[in-house]
Amino acid sequence: MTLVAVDFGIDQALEKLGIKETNNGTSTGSDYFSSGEIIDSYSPVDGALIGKVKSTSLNDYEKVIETATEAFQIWRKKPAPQRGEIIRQFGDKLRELKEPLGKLVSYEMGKSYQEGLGEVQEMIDICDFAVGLSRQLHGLTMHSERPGHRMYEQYHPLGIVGIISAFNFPVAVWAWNTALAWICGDVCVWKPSEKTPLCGIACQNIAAEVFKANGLPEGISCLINGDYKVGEMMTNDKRVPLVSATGSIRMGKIVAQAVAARLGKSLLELGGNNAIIVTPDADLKMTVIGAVFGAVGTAGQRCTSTRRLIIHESIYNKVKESIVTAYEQLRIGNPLDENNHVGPLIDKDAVAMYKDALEKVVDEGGNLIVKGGVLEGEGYESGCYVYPAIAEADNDFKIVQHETFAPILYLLKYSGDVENAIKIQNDVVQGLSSAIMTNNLREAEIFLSAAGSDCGIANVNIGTSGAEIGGAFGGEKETGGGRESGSDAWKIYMRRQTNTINYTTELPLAQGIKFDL
Ligand code: UN1
Repeated sequence: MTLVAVDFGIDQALEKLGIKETNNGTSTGSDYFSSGEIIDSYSPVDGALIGKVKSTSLNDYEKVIETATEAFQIWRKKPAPQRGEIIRQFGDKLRELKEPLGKLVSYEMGKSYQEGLGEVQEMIDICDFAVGLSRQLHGLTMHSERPGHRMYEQYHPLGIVGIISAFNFPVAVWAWNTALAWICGDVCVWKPSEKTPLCGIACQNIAAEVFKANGLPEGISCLINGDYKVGEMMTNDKRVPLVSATGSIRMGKIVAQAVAARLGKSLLELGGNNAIIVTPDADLKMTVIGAVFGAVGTAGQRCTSTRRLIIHESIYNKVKESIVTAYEQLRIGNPLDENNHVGPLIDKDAVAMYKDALEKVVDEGGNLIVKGGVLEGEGYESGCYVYPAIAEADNDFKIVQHETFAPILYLLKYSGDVENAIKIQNDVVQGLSSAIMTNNLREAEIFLSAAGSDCGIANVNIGTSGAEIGGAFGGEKETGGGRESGSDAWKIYMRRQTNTINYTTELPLAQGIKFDL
């Protein structure tokens, strides 16, 4: 097992999470099997090889689907509150393992340890939410137009839910989906990102232990590993009625088309191009904290990261100076060292995309006021550490319209009323998250009105990232339209059935149709 140069307790964390040097990447429960190619997991923190995972072959996949199908027959019959009890135990296990799992997230993905812990906290929160939900899952009752008839609706589980998740939230996004799907009576097959496979193994170990301890069959929680080819096995598979996919717009379009071609359901959570509008009535201190955390948190690799600041011209220079000053305080380095604010990007490909975006913004006429660059030397050997950058730009630059998964913040200027800022904010293809910084009620309400932000998330006086699990999470336009997590997002994991019951001795037809025999 790899030893990290400075001991941040990674080896102990891996041990607690049951991760071995070489991991079979396919599992229908607590045992793993696999015959596929090897995926190496390198840490962007120090470039070390953390472990190897075998990817899932077509034969392995078949076995997974068969086992999941069998498990569904049992799991769906368990009363939902009893399923809730299992998820409660799963949440408790996550509480116990919060530190090692948070550490692995930080080490394999590169986000700060604080954010790694935050991610595990999101998992715990969704478990609590799901436990409460297990005593609800309610439908409506309606009044029938026919005498002696009763109408109501109920929700039943779908079957196998396929989950494809991204590297940037390697554990929480799975939990949002799987905790709700399990409560709903579904079984899950998860393909984590091939960039963070060990996080997947760790989560599967935790879940499998809980199911096993409760004498439940294998297959309620399944893990498959590999690249898009393994994802395609699910998107093309009729036995998987719902595919929930998080990732790029490009990936989402492919998934959506494949699933739609077989009339399956998809839940898409794709790219964002999130902006904060800063009006003349904004609180400057709050704006700086919200914007800087939004732009550099997770090294700009959240789908909710702040990419654009739309600042009123009257306060533009003041806001710009404050943000630049704040950037000067940022410490970039090993994310396990809690003194650092910003960790590495996920890999060197991401660094290349970051560099490319900086070149493009200059080519298009932008002005790099915090110029960025790649860090070199001791502590930065992985080659994945970059300086957060800021560019003054125009909203219609091609590069500004594009989501670059890196800490690059574009400053845009608006004049006149808040409506002008909203127009700029909405003028992108993505529609995930948005925010306004203002103490002016009129501006805030216009921003939240039907003529305001067109995003799935619209915040006042907080940044674009860091949504709580209690609300439905997702966005409009090319973000894909899906909603995960809180509110009534659970409904997508179930099928709705309308029931009409006749308790008379007659058979009257609806709409008054006469049909006498
Ligand atoms: C993501 O980046 O895919 O709102 C999810 C947030 C987090 C989730 C982000 N709670 O920033």
